[in-house]
Amino acid sequence: MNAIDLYRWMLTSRLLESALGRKNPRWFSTEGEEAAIVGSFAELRTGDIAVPHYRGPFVAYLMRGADMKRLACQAFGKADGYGKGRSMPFIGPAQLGFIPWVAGDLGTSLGMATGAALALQRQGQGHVCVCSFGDGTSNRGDFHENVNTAALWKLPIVYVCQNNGWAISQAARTYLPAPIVDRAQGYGIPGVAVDGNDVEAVQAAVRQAMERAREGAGPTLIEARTWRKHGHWANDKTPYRTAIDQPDHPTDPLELMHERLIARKLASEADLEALYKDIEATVDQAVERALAGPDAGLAELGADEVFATAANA
Ligand SMILES: Cc1ncc(C[n+]2csc(CCOP(=O)(O)OP(=O)(O)O)c2C)c(N)n1
Repeated sequence: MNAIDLYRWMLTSRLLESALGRKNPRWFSTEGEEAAIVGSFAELRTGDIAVPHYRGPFVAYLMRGADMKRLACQAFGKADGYGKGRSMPFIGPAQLGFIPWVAGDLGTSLGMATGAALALQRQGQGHVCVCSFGDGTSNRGDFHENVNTAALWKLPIVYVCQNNGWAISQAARTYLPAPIVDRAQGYGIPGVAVDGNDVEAVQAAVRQAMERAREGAGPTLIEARTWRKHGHWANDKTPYRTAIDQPDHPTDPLELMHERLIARKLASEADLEALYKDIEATVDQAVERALAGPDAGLAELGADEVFATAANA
């Protein structure tokens, strides 16, 4: 994916996530983490499988052709969402090659991703699985079980830790005794720490790891160090945040890429302004249409499959 497209997707993510957060106080905003996410899923080919972290899957879905209005519906529990209002709002289009995180248990997605990588290995078509997860999630036992197995069997998988420094209100320094990337050594696989605010750096690291996996050399662990701009969810005012845990001026991934595009003469300020307006209009329209749509009702939610009624008792 070229530099302009990387920027376009990061901007799409920023504008969509902020619009969803304004309308849904429980939305888990991805703002600040766009480079880590877009860079992780920029090199997927048809047939590859992606298992994105729950914070930020929408842009990954969009990059593979998902419909923005249906995603927005998903965020508001509307009947037209991909999951028809069921489950967590992160569900996405499985037919586009995703395994979404649906159960609410963090860490389980690592198991699904590793199982998918085993299937891809058996199919022998050179496809790869890319799985991202948070720094808090990396402390689940699932991490060890899956990375250990993938390393042993040389499964075609890339594990990307989207390290934003927080697990809800707990700062990573209080639960990580050592850098996550250092764990790779214990499994005998490459570990790569990368600036998670630099989309091109993330893309390059993931591309190399995907090539390695396609060649049958097994998994790589990448730690993309980024930052969470807002609280855990949209109405979290972060009273727990202190100066120690939040650098004064973290690098904004969009500003960084904006400057690069201008410096390399790949776009002018006017081009980027036009791009902003275009994406903003698309997002506004998708969100408005989603909000105007019907809420998920008992039929979509499958209440008759969960509760006894006179009809099914
Ligand atoms: C097994 C499990 N434990 C706890 C939770 C509650 N929980 C939801 S989000 C979250 C924070 C996860 O932190 P991290 O993996 O770093 O992701 P981030 O939210 O920072 O993107 C927690 C603890 C959960 N959903 N599943």
